[in-house]
Amino acid sequence: LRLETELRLALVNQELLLYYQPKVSLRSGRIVGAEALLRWRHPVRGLVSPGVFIPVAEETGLILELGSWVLDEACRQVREWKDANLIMPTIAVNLSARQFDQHLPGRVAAVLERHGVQPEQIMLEITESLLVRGADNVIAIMNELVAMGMALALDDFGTGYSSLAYLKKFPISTLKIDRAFVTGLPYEENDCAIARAIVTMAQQLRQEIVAEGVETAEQMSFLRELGCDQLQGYLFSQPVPAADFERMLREGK
Ligand code: G
Ligand code: G
Ligand code: NA
Repeated sequence: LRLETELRLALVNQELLLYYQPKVSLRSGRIVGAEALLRWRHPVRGLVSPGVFIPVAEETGLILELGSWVLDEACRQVREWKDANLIMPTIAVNLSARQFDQHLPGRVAAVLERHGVQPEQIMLEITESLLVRGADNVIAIMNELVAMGMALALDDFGTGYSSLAYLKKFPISTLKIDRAFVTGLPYEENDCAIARAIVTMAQQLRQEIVAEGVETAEQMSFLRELGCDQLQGYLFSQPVPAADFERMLREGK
């Protein structure tokens, strides 16, 4: 079967699931958020990475159905955890640029309401390509989401073309420094300069800053000295199944 067909079946056959990767405060060392990451438990191929199937989903438009499933599942899970009296940090969901149309705020509001989840509980991660595409209504749609009480994060920051002047047009509360620039810290001079510039800029825009792909204690120290707010990466935890993330929350890490 073609991957596209298999992916359609995956939705029907409930082969999709979410993993959660904690975001940790550099100040307190505590979990202050998590990113929901899609996984596909294929009956034959095993666990398939989104790096393989998200591009196919984007090309075929199937990303709209996948994206809806992800938001719904994240909200369902948050509600379940809240009902179990866990203190929930904000859960971030990735949005594809294709999901970003005038109907998005209404759709998101409906999902939140169906699950009885507050908008503040969910963060939306978007990529720079969406800003660069720069349709006027992108800002309007973002403003609508923010007015609802949702926070927006800009993912993979530094890989695109955003400048300070450009960024401030968008109601984004969090910047995520791309893993590509974190890898070389603190030894690669260029990566250090880029990370420093991004943190300085984010501070001027009063945005929270999250470093992605943090794997070493040296990277963490460097980022802490720069004034970065949060880290996400293997140093603290890989993306883990819901039950494992729940255990981390219970242990109050
Ligand atoms: O988890 P992993 O590193 O394998 O993810 C690979 C890529 O897939 C990442 O760039 C991530 O942003 C993307 N991805 C993971 N889950 C989702 C999702 O739910 N929606 C979208 N649009 N992309 C996702
Ligand atoms: O593009 P996005 O930020 O959504 O991608 C997240 C991806 O990065 C996930 O697929 C996740 O598995 C991966 N990832 C998360 N932390 C680390 C890390 O510390 N090192 C590496 N190499 N990959 C990571
Ligand atoms: Na992301």
